[in-house]
Amino acid sequence: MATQTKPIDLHYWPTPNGWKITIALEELGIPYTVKYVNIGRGEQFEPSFLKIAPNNRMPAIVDPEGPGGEPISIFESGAILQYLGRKFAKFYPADERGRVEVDQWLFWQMGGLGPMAGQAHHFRQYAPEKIAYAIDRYTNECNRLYGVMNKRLVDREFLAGDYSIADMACVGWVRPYKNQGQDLEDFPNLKRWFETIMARPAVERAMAVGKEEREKSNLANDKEAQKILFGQKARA
Ligand SMILES: N[C@@H](CCC(=O)N[C@@H](CS)C(=O)NCC(=O)O)C(=O)O
Repeated sequence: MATQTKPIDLHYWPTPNGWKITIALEELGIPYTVKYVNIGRGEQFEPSFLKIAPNNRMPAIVDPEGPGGEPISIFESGAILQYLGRKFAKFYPADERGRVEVDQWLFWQMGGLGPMAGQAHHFRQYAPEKIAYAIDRYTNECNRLYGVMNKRLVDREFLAGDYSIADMACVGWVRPYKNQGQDLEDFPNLKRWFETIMARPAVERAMAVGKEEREKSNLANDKEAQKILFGQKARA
């Protein structure tokens, strides 16, 4: 396993996508420095952040000890998880079959669970009008995706072999299940998986990072943050 001498910079805000990376770093036990990107105040548009993360979304990392001993910056949480898994040879199997297994569930989260749950949060919690079609569409889609995970977990402890970056990617998106209109009692295997992972000390530490920052503003009532987050268009 590679060692880490200098801390990794983590550009972060405490959300399900941010937690993926605090979970991985806490589980790996490697040093990191949190650089808060207050997305409700528009800090994701700072030119210095956009150089690292051109999509104006956190999380992003800068590893001062990247390949060849040179710094490397990475945006997109799935790419960060894969990088950390490869570099530290943990939570991401080296054999091709094991790796493909993890990749499938990681990409399933990146392209499915995350975006659909994000839209469910938006239309259920934040949209100024309650649009029944949109609420039903994303609540049902979350329900379907929870069903997929529940079925997958019927005969296994984790989503893809041993505890892996795929589980780390998904757990933070299941945490706000109530905001997605879901009831974990309907998904007993998923509930068992969720409780097992949430009980891990590293996950507990990871989800506590920036908790006070998050509590300072409630997005559901923060009109300024909503304006910044929900009205974005291409910028010159
Ligand atoms: N696909 C991206 C999504 C990241 C993302 O959506 N981050 C949100 C917070 S959860 C963000 O930074 N939002 C800022 C904005 O919307 O301007 C990833 O997984 O890294």
